[in-house]
Amino acid sequence: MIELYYFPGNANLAPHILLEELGVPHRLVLVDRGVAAHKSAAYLELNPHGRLPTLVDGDLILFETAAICLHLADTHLAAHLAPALGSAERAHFYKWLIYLTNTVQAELLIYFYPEKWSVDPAEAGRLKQRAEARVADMFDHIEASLAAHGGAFLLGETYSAVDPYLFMLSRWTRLMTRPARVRPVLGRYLAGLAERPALQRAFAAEGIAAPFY
Ligand SMILES: N[C@@H](CCC(=O)N[C@@H](CS)C(=O)NCC(=O)O)C(=O)O
Repeated sequence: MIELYYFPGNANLAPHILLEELGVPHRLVLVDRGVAAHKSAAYLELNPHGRLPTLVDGDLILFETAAICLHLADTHLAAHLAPALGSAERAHFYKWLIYLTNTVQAELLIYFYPEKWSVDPAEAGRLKQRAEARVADMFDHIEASLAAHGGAFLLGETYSAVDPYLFMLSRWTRLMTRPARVRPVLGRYLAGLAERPALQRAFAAEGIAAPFY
């Protein structure tokens, strides 16, 4: 059975929601960051970076959230979590997935862990502020893209693996001065996703109560 190593609300959320959308039997394995279990010898054997999530699918051990999402889409083609290979929609799907993981998520990591970028507390505080402003700009851009096509999902009319990813990153902004949800189109988009039973099951399984974003 597929195993997803997780800590509530961490980057495991996106693949977790996908597993629920797919209805694939899976086992959640808690990696308790409260006791630094993500840096334990046993976990480092699975994920040498000591980060979450990790997916174990038979002999396959995978780190990197976006890679895990792509693997789930590829191994469940009938669920259409990604547009057809070679299509323009597929290219946009790649664009968004990579933008979310490589640009937005990377900047969010500076917001959450500025002390990793500067040991000077004052400088770390400034980095956090700057990262928040830059993330806000990115969500403005996402708002404009959603507004331009007017669809219920990031790719337009069809749900895909980039939607739980964007939901997860939006959730991570919920304590910012201008969280993702305050943008009208993005706010409606998030509200729509939050109504999906699969998303609600994933949050319940991770022990996270509403508000989700
Ligand atoms: N790009 C990686 C980032 C993973 C990551 O940084 N996860 C955070 C939790 S959301 C983590 O494990 N942080 C602990 C640490 O960096 O020590 C991915 O998406 O899998």
